[in-house]
Amino acid sequence: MSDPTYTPPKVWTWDAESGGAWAKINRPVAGATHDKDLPRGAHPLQLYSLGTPNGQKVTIMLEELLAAGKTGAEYDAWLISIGDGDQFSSGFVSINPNSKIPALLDCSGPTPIRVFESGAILMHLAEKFGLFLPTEPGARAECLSWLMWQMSTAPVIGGGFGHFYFYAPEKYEYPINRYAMEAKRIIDVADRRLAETPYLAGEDYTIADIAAWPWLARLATGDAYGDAATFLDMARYRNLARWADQIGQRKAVQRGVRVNRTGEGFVAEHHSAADIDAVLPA
Ligand SMILES: N[C@@H](CCC(=O)N[C@@H](CS)C(=O)NCC(=O)O)C(=O)O
Repeated sequence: MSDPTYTPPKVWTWDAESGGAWAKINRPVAGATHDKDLPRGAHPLQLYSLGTPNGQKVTIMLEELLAAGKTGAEYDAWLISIGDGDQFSSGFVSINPNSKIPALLDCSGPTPIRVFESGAILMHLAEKFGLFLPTEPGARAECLSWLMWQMSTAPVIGGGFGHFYFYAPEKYEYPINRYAMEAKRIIDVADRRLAETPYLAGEDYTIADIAAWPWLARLATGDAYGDAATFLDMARYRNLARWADQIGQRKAVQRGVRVNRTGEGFVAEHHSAADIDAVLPA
């Protein structure tokens, strides 16, 4: 591990200790590790998640829908502790074979519909309730383009930059250089776009912003990966900071970020608006 160079063997084999902070949960195979059903609440939408940026996308969207008066968006949100391997239970794998939060079960029709991948969940909810995804073809294409852009950038920022800069047990210059460069390029894409338009897809707040905000705002505010904001010189991205601040002031966003997290000011599970009301600052 301390040798900075490495010659790959002919056939890769799994070293269970090589994953740093995630060594306990990462495995090179898919599928369930244990039998356990998921809990089911009374609301039409059942969310199985954790309040990471990918999880927050969905709880922000649900809170936005409720704020817009869509009572059909009432939801139960259950905590999936990925550090404890809950994503590998038979129940979770049956709704997301990829074993990653967030996963949604839409029980509002005669047959429950499973939806996994945060982008697919945002699209499902936007189409179901007719909000935050424009219907005019040009505007819709722009929104989906920025949504898919976000989905493709998260692994670079999190799995690439965040992993090697912050989580990796030893710091190596090559991967940190590579992913810092890519992360800054991605951030600059957003900053330049937000110099042209108030929101990523144009004049209106859409699921593209809801997907991107939890990732980019925490970088902009210095709330991610130790001192990454200084390392990436986030202060120079003024348009991104304006957008991050503006969206961060939305009530639904302030509610959504509190769900499926433990500790003061957060709710591990959500079953009614009162759960969040009880932890909001007075
Ligand atoms: N592309 C997926 C990524 C989801 C994802 O990476 N989830 C992480 C938490 S943010 C997870 O569940 N990790 C558990 C694991 O890797 O075992 C999405 O956007 O839904």
